Amino acid sequence: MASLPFAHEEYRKRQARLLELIPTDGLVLIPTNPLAIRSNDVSYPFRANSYLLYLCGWADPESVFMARHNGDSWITALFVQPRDTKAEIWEGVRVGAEGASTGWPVDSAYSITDLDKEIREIITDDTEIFTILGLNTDLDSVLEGLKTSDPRKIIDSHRRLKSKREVELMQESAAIATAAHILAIKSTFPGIGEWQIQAIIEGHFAHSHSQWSYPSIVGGGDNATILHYKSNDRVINDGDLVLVDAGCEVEGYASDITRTWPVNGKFTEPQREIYELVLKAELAGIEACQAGSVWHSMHRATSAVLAQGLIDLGILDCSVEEAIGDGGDFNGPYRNFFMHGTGHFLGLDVHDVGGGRQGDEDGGPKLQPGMVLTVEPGLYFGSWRADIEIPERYSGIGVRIEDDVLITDEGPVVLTAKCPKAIDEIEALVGSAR
Ligand SMILES: [Mn+2]
Repeated sequence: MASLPFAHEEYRKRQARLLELIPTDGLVLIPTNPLAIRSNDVSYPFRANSYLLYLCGWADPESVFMARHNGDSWITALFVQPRDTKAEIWEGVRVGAEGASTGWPVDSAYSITDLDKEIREIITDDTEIFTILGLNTDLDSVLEGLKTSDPRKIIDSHRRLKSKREVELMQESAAIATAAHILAIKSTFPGIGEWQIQAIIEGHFAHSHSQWSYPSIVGGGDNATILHYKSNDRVINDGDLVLVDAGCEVEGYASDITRTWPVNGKFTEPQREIYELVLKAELAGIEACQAGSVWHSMHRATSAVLAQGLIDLGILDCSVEEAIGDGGDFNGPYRNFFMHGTGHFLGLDVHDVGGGRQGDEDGGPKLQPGMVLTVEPGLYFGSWRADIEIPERYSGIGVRIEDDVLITDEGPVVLTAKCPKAIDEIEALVGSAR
């Protein structure tokens, strides 16, 4: 049986911080993700729900975390798959309720087949239910007609602050993804297939006892201008750039790196101009990751550099203020070439919880030590764009550079700092393993 990545005390502390904010007549029920069918009787690989991993480390399917108050204190429990020889012959030995109650940071455990019965015994008309609906149809039907609240907002504010051990795991995840990118850059040559670079990256993840945290993006030439490109089925031609956005996970904790390089090892002049500009913006974005600043300050920093650069290169013909947009709304014409946010929180989910997304008020959450986020500006000049005029010189160029950053009192710490991004480093590395 695999051991848990955290001491029981750390899980218990996480549970206590949630339950502090739950009324004592409340009932917490957090189901894991459903199994998804890929084809006939073959499922997609199972990935546990991040809230369940966070609260108790339970990673197997068909499970529910429960917490209820007995008048004196909170009691936590897990509903899990029961021992079942017939199923275990095919799928592997299960922990079962007894194993869960002794090996996991909960007070008791039940078979998932008793979920309905156990919950109905506890619930009264006055019970306040805190649950996540839409993940477990059996649970949803037990709770049908009852009033429920969502506990995620509470947990999210805790999840976005990483403990020392969480940062260690994220550093490990960042190190594996860094090595994978270096291996891919070294192995690149004109005529390589996007899928072959994907295989090098994901092969390294598997070799390191890891796996991807999101489908790898490997886009050559114009494909680099598709933000979530994932077919990865084209050959990359001499003279093209390739953009690789790929990360892995360790004990559920994600890394997320993007690098862009010329497949033949030499940036053309226009490619170099765009790359240098994005790199300058990225460094400004990282510098803006200071404890006490609001989330939006890093978007302001990257946007100012990109807007000025687009003007200097003659791509935009206006003032920086106009490029960024009316009254600084960040929707000006520079958005034609930089269409996404500057970053997101990173943790058990690659786009982690806790805010820092579009629509946040007052500039988004204040950056605090222990937060981990990505900084990832980019510029995209898809030759396929029908809505705007793409300057011929830059047509077919897409560049994004992304690092993972830990906020500390001493300033930003780049967890992916060992992944090269300076032009001379990249040029020296491309194809060097061949
Ligand atoms: Mn990202």
